[in-house]
Amino acid sequence: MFEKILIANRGEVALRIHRACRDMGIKTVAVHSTADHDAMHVRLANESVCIGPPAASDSYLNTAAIITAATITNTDAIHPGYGFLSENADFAQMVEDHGITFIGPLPEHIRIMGNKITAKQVAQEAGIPCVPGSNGSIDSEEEALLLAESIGYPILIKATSGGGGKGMKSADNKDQLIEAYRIARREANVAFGNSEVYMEKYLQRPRHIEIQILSDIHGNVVHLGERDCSLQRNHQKMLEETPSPALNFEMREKISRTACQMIRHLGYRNAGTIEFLYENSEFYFIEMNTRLQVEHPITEAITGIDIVREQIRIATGAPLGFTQSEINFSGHAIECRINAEDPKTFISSPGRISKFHTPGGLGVRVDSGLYLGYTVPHNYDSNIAKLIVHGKTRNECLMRLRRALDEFVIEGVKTTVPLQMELISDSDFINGKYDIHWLERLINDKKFIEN
Ligand code: MV4
Repeated sequence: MFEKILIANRGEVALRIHRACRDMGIKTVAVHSTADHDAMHVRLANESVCIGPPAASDSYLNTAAIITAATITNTDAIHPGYGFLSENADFAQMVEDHGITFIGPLPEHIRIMGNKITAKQVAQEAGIPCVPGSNGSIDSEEEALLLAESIGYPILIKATSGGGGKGMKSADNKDQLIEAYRIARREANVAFGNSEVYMEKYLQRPRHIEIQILSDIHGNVVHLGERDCSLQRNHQKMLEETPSPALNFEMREKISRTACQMIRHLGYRNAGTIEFLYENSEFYFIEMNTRLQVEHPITEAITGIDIVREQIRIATGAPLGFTQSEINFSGHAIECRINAEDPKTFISSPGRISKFHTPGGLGVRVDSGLYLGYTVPHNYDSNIAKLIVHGKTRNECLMRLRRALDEFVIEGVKTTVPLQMELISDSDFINGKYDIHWLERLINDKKFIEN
């Protein structure tokens, strides 16, 4: 087992990883920017190293500084968390080249999945259903127009290096397609330095369903069920739940088995998430995330499995401690992402926390680096807390979520709590009837009343 792990991240995920390490008797090293001197992850860690100025590009993305910090602290392994360097194949390779274990997949697998065309090719080879579209890149307007005729409109142009919706444009007809092709290429070039795009049939009202998998170096693969992540705004997830209100037992089994099949085909190891769009009782692979995800705690809530602990065990070469049939799925879980933002304008709201009280009780978990007197810096993303509730049924979970959001006190910064309250009180949400555009419609329809 590792003696010491460096956590190459900040905020609540740095705490999350620290907690798994301490539960396993492993020492931790925090790294931090000068803006994060007083951060909770720095206070809790056994050791800490300042790796640079506030800008993420000079600190949390500074590979040389992070590897140096790992070397001088005699670290055995690095956990990248999510965001920052978590899906950077070159970083994973560099870590391994320095004789340090990267807690995650092989660099090669990060690279394959980072390229959405090669990711789709792997899925197709493994017999996974994909959205109808181009085989590979689209390299001219003529090619785009020709292929669109055979796929049928509406069409979606996507960036090969994409994710997060950048470089993605839909089109209802030929004229729009030419425009979409140009804009998508330009956006992709600006965002990723790669203008390559591909094409898919545009699904208009899908849900976003993802399967959590764990796999070890011995070829054991298990799934931990799905998460419904359809409630998002501007590609930022707001609330996730498991199980999905849209899936029955048979469909859940079918999608989960499919995800495991893809993992086996790849020889992938560690934690991963396979993303699908789900519409009219059909599911289609779109992408794979080769990292721990923000919403992983809802899966932990219904399975009782500590996903970060398993990631660490897998990275040591240990076999998974359980088989698929030993995993019990129990009850319902929901996560609310609480951001330091104005709940109406979504403008970020950094500042000093002047009042702070977290909800508690049975089935309530709060993952947050906040404390009274802490100043939320303006330099990083605005997520400041995650509230995860678990109940025997979806209804019990919803009642508990309402209760917990009511108990939450965060003052000094504006938060998205009022929006979360509003959305969980909407009858469509209560009935589980929503798709990936539902939240944006709710906000735009001004159904959302001022707090
Ligand atoms: C799609 C789609 C509709 N049809 N692909 C958005 C970012 C990237 N992860 C994939 N995305 C989408 N791909 C086809 N063929 C709609 C989206 C999409 C979306 C997907 C998941 C969660 C939220 C979303 C919000 C807008 C669009």
